[in-house]
Amino acid sequence: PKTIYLKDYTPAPYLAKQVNLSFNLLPGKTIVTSEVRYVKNPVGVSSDLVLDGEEQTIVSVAKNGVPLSDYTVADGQMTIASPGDEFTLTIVSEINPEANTALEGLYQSQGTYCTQCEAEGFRRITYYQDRPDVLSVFTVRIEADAKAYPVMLSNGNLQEEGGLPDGRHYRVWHDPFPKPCYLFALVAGDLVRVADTFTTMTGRNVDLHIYVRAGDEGQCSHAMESLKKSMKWDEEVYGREYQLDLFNIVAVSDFNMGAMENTSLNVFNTALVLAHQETATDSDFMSVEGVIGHEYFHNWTGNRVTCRDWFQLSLKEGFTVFRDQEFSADLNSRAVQRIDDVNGLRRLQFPEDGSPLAHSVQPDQFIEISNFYTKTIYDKGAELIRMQHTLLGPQTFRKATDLYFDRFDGQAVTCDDFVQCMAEASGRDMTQFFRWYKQAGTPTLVASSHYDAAQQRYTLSFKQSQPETPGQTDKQPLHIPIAVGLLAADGREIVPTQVLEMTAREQSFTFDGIAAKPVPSILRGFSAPVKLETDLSDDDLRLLQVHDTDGFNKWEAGQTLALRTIQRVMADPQADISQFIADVGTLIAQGLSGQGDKALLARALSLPMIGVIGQYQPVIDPAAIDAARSSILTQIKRAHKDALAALYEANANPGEFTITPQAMGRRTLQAAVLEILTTTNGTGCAARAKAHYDAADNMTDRVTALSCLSDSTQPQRAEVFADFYTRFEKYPLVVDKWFSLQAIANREQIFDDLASLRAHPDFNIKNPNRVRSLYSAFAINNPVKFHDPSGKGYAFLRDAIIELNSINPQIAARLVTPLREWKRYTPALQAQMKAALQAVLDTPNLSGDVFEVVSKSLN
Ligand code: DPP
Ligand code: ZN
Repeated sequence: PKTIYLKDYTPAPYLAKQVNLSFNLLPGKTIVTSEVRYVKNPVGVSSDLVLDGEEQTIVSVAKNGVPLSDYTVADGQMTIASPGDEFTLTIVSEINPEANTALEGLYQSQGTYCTQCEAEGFRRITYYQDRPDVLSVFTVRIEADAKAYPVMLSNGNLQEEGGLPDGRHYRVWHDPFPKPCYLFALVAGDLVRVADTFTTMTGRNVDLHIYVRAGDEGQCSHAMESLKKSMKWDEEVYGREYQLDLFNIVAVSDFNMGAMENTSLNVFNTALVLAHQETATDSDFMSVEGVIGHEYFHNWTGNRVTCRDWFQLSLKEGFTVFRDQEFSADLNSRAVQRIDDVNGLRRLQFPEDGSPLAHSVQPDQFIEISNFYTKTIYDKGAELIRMQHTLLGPQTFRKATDLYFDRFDGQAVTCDDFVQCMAEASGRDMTQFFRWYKQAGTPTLVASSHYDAAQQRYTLSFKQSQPETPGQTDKQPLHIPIAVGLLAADGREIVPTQVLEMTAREQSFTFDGIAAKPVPSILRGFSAPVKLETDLSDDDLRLLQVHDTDGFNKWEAGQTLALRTIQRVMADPQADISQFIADVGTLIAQGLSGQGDKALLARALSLPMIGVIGQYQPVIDPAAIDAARSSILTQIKRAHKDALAALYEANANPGEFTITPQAMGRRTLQAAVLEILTTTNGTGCAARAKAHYDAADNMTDRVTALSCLSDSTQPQRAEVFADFYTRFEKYPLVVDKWFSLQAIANREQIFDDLASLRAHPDFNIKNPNRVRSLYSAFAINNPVKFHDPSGKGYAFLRDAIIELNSINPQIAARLVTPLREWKRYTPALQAQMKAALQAVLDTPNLSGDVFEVVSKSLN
């Protein structure tokens, strides 16, 4: 496998003025004719035309209509030496979508033809310069059997359609806006359509169509509403209007990612379109809304303005994640959204940033770009945009994005271009800020304080550092926005939020006219993606937990207290934690009084997850963390059983299902309380959980009950899981949940359970959702059993990676994720994790995808 470097970028030798594609879809064989008008790129550095192509048979090549044999094909590239300044190249090739299990390029999902071209799938369809800086106008003709494939879609507008002999038919689609080939899409199948319309800010009517399999049309309304909200939000917040008259979404069951933003023809994983109270949880509803928004927002951040090369992936992904996070925050609860986003960052991105696969948001090199669709590119990338928003303020940030869209519409650009717009619109020097894009690793920020009573002066001092990461040993100081407020000893806010800008390794900020020693609320809203260490006392944190005006930091104070408590119990299982237990009682009492936001209270009542706690340990021992965490939960339950039961009852299902933030807040609070009440897994716990299941009229409550029963050894466990399966076996997305909820069980028989699930007739290694529902659920959400000292957990994952390597390399590589952080674990676990990685590396015919992540992990 070959490494590709950012520093080697050169412009494409040829521009594609126009692309005409013709697909003849026949059983077992699709004939693709590509006719491209090429012109020499005035700024190109080579005169050879080099086209990427894989997994296809070339039938013929012609230049300006004349057969051409003067080309070479090697290592996935066709080279035509000096073909001239302008010419038309016609390539006919044959592909086999039915046999495509990698799910890149053109493939079939349950009989529907569909495509996935990002990042480099287009080369599996035809020979082309498969790079994002080659933009062209596409016209696409599709021909297929009319009965089996009544729906045939591509990007843009329908130009022509008609019948053909032998029961076949055709459609021609034309997209007038130049685009890179990774945004090309084609769908052909027997699908039903749900339709609506949207009127844009300039009064244009846009038809909105969602295509799903027959029977699923009743589960589309939430996605449709979310789409309309997204279109409106982008107009209101960013001034961005949709340009075409049609916007299509197609849902397919077999999809490597969540969804894909192909121009005007988004292709979605069914998991992120279909949502109904009977089959989808609140968190599914939220994901559908967020991802529908995400893909729609790509229309401007990604499609109209795209990436020059794949090192710039975060240009579109970081920005678009920031946009979808803000969209969800505006529609729901801002504090809850922030808490959940930060929790995700800590649980999944921080470990990546501390692993041998740590990479910068604008990486310098890769082997397989598909391995770089990471939490760092997406979620840390979003934090970088958020910090720029914080530094500039909302108005100036909007000025900067207006400038960005005006200047670069229709172009393929870099992260540097984006930050340059921030600099120009604000008059700020963003040079130092750009280090965030280039330096990997989670920075640590250490804060200390000093109060000078005589001067009435309060000083906050900070030290920043960033760990060494592969290939990067000399980290320079970052430009860090630190949002801070000060509270008085009685809880009053005496200094409202202000943003301190730290640029040196060590820096102090003073506040004058402070009459008494205050309590600082530091890093409000998590204003920078760092690990914060403070000298706050437990009492300071307790004050913030009650009085902070910043919803995020209020929660954060409680989490920090919980982390300290867990550490105390890990060091000494008999440690006195009565103060912490009493504080939880205060929270419960607050809930019983009906005060406060229920969703926030639910999060306040939840101890940090094992994965988050691990980030604060020098050596991770999941079993030891779990033991401490469980002991604390048990103490909470014992101390507050009656109050918890009352809080549970006070938040019982009123029998009227809605997905308002209030209704979701009530359900999530009830779930958090039930988790504590059932933590000891005894007979009473199982009875409670079963009662919750029996009273459920929606999927959220059912899943809550199942997850509370998952670890149980009581008979109700089997009863409820069996009932759940029987009720929902016809719903693949619910069967996925059934697999996951068993895979996350922390109980003795887990390895037998996993073997049975693997052998279950509903398990299908070729379906990514099902693979994730078993293997990712186990390896990521069952840390104790995944890291079982026997090594059985690692072996279970290892075998799946090896099996999937030849079936679907992208999914196989993705499964390596939980193993790559092996160096952070206890020596005994490390050795076993390393052995599992080595066994994968020793597998013959390893794909480039798996090779890259495994070999880098072992470095
Ligand atoms: N489909 C992926 C996303 O939207 C890649 N673009 O993030
Ligand atoms: Zn995206």
